[in-house]
Amino acid sequence: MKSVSNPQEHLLLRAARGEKVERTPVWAMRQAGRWDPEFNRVRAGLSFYEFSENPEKAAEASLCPRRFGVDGIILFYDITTLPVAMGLPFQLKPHVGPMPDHPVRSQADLDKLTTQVDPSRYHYLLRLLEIVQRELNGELPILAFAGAPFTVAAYCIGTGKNLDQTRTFAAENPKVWRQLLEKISRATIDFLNEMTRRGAALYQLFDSWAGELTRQEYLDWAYPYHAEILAGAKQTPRILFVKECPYLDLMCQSGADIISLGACHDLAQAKRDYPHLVFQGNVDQQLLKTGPIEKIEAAVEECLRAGQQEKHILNLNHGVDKGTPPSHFEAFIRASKKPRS
Ligand code: 1CP
Repeated sequence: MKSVSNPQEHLLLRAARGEKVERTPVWAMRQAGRWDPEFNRVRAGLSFYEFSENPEKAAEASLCPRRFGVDGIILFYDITTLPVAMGLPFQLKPHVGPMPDHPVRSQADLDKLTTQVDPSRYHYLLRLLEIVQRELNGELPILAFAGAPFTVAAYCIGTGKNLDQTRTFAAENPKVWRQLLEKISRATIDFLNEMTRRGAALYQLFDSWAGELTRQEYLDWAYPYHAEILAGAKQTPRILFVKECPYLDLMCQSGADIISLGACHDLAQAKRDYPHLVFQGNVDQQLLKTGPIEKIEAAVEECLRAGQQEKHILNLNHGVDKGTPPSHFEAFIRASKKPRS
């Protein structure tokens, strides 16, 4: 593949800016993940955080999906990487997910977290970005990302995806909960500005579990922080992802340039309702997993038709799932590039 000297001219970036493009770009959340045998080969041997703090290995993992022909490379780290840099070490627990060694439960725990995170505390990510930039040599744009405060705070207090436990904590510790959201928000702005200043061409803010909140909770715990972060880090196009979010209106008011849609959303309708925005999505990752390939091809075709090759980035409704056959991912990318009439 030829390298492009001006990274601003990449297909993904032009589409992200809302320009009419010759082909709809494609990438996938969790495109570097456990479903890919090549990733598993690279990933073997180290614990998750040892692995993601090893820039050479993390770069190899980030670049694994390149061979499938994706139009962007997302850096390999985790939404918990920033709280680790804020002073909260995590372990990845099998079948559970990231768990802090000492969850934030009190004001004293909270006070130990640094809001002004010196970039030297995540030097391995800066090095990762450098290596991936060098390897790509302008061929593809690089995506950075961060978790949004609600989802990250849920991991920091040790409740993760368990919304009822998160609600209980917030009800019993309203001051600590609020300050934790605020601290994460401020640290996230600096982090995203640093990553984009150093060459990440766009970023995605993940509030994976906020779609399960009531509208009022979403207005209290999710929306204000999306708006704050997106306004505070705006050097590049900004993507907002909330898994299967019922509050599309609030996502669209957040200040994001690109809204990632779930399988519950109608792409064509969203484009009509919010013509100024770019949409990302929304092929069902469950279909990508189960197949068959003909159905994946048909779903891609339908999604591309709804996206009309303008203000659209092809992606899934959520990350590529662990049991997805690589041949299905290959078919997803291939179908997106099929010449269209
Ligand atoms: O050992 C492993 O490889 C475990 C799986 C894994 C991976 C591949 C984890 C642990 N993190 C990652 C990398 C990662 N995490 C990336 C970069 C790779 C890519 O996208 O190609 C990204 C973007 C994330 C973001 C992330 N981590 C999110 C938001 C996206 C989403 O899936 O909604 C969330 C919620 C996490 C938490 C997390 N990290 C890891 C796991 C297994 C989980 C989910 C745990 C849970 O379900 O509660």
